[in-house]
Amino acid sequence: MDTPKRYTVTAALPYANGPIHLGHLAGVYVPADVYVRYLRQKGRDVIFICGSDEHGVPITIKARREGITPQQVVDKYNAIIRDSFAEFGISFDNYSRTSAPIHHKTASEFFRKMYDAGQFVEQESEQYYDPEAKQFLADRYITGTCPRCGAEGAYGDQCEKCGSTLSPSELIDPKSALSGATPILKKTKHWYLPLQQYESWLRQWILEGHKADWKPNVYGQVKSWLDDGLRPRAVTRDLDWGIPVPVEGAEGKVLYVWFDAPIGYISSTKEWAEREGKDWEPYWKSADTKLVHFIGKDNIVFHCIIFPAMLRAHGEYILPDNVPANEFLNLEGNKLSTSRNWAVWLDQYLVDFPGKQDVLRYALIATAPETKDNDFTWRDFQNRNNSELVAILGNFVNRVMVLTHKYYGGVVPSSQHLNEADREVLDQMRKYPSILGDSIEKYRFREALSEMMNLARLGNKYLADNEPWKTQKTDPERTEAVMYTAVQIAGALATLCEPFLPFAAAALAKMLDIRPLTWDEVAQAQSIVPSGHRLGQPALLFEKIEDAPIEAQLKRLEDSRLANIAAEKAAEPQKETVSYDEFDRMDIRVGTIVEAEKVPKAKKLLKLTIDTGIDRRTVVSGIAESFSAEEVVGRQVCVLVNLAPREIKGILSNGMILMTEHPDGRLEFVAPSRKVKEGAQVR
Ligand code: B3M
Ligand code: ZN
Repeated sequence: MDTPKRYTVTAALPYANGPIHLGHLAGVYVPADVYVRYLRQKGRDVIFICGSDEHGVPITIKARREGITPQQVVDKYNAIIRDSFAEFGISFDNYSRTSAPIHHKTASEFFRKMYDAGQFVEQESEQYYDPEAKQFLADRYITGTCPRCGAEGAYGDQCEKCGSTLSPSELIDPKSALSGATPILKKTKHWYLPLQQYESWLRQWILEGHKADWKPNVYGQVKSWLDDGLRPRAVTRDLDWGIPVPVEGAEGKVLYVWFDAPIGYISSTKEWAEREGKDWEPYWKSADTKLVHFIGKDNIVFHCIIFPAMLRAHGEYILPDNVPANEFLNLEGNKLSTSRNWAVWLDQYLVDFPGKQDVLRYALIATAPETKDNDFTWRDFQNRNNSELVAILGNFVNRVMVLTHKYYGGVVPSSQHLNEADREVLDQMRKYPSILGDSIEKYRFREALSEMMNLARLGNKYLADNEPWKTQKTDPERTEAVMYTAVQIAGALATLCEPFLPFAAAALAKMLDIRPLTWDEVAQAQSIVPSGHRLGQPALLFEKIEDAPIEAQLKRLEDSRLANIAAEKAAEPQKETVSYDEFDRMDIRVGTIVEAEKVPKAKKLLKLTIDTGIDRRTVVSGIAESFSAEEVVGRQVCVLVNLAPREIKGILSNGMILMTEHPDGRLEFVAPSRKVKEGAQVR
């Protein structure tokens, strides 16, 4: 498409069953926001559409777990998610909800039109039914043993242990998650979208039409789906949460969440149009509209195969021009996980780093998983802030502000004495809007971001080469020319950093006291901040992030890691019953370690001398990986003193000290909670 008349840009509708974290922001919402902010800067007609996905089994599961209704779940998380987006400057034109009446109506009518045109296949099948809860079971509501890896607690659609995709009938010993009952198979009727009928059309449209412009990761996934062959896909479910199937004889059935959710983009557009007094239809029905879906890679099949098939079947709608899906972002080397609390929650981030939304946006764009999975680390975050935002962009702006105030009382000096080299720099500056624009229009946001920083680098280098602080005494005209030029670059940055760093852009415009120019004006204007204009007051755009807050984040993740290990390590089952007499045969005393030394050539062993109250004796103990010899001297411990002596590494060990273990394997002494006299008995 050459020059679209308008753009409809959508971002995946997040499930309203939990807050959003940095993975969501990095993969979908920040790139989409950069794209849209750029288009607005270019003066294009664009709408940016999103909303909460409030149907589907994940919501009902969350409700059941928290003992509240699905409606309460979505009300809660819709509000939290909406706030997070607003806080991070994700500039949706509309954020709707799939529980909104306008969406129910739109999705119902969409289904009904396809139904009336005979585009579904009705089919009966046997599905698992919970005889106690008296309802059909969604795949997620059936658990059992994984047929692939033998893990217990696998779900009807997936084993989280080995990652296999399953169907409920494959589970060994299936149980209903609702009642614990063994489910029975029962007949039920559903409507299917015969995807195989769209196969050759999809091949032509995507494999032939979009080989060049779709990202290789997206194209590759679509191709492998198509090469595998498409099968009919059920678009209805037996569930009591969702949009009722608008057909007679479909009581107790709702539209499959993945049928209704993408239609949510259309409903959200309608909601926007109603509020703004606009016409929604051109944004979805005109061939000169460019439709772009921003999503994560787990949503590719729905946006590239199923939804387009629905749009085509319906007949009135345009198709996406591009689906620039990202890969996944990992955190400190591990997959992000809600259940394992391996995440950076956006609401928490704002508590820990108030006012630093742009820093996270910057770090996420710089490490965006555009072509392959990527890793977010807190050290990288710190470095990007300290050695890029602070040291390059912040530093340049600060020097411009401070020097202009120092030499000219904050008034932009004259451009009369610009020389060839200054003009050259200004010409270079004027190329940046199109350099950045080219990258952004190709969905290469990392590249665009680094070009934006290159402009700040150019500014720094220009100041360093021309040293206005030296010429100020000897050649004030030269200094004027240099400072005028530097101010222009700062002004250009106020526009060009805006898609990435909207908060800093606003702060910079305020500092310069300008209305930022548009993208094209930066490329064309004679002057961005004219001579004679008075700048505002200097302020720091970014501040250094010290080690302590970074270490606090790492500590939090380490705590999650340990808690996960502890949760996974099932408590040892209880041992066989013993009589009191059997227990009483063990003579356990409190003793104090009076000497300790490492046993040569034994990594784990310490040779301890213990005052047991009865005697002083030698005990060899396998604690050297958890404690140094120095630190154990003086500690009270419990000693089994009547254990048969045993030779270890040539030393006779006479007794055993009692230990327990932390989740990570570090050992810990079992000892009286206050000091007692040596020889006291443990019973
Ligand atoms: N809610 C899944 C997800 O958040 C789904 C996206 C819907 S987009 C129409 O990954
Ligand atoms: Zn498995």
